[in-house]
Amino acid sequence: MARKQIPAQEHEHGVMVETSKPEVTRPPLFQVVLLNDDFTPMDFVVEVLQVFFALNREKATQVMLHVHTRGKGVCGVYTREVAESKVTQVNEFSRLHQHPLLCSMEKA
Ligand code: TYC
Repeated sequence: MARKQIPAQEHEHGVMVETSKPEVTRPPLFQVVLLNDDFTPMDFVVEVLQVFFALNREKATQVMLHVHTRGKGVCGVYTREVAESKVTQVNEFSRLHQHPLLCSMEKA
């Protein structure tokens, strides 16, 4: 990671030292998005939102209904690796249960 150079300073020993201020940046964030379809049961979607996104039943039901009526909705916002892992886990879980439910990610 780049460090911003600030002017060299001469300390008591007569030695030139350079100090630099650490630059800390936030990692890019990604929204994990659930897509609507006509076949996945509502109860299954609510379960997915509770299990993989730690939503309580009420919040999971709200998100499911948002996706059902608007076509897609955000389940959570994570760093790239966590978002990729959620997408893979949800899509594998849905396929295992033979539902067409699809999850994807978008830059936040
Ligand atoms: N539209 C589905 C139904 O009527 C329910 C559903 C909601 C499916 C959200 C997917 O991401 C989804 N059974």
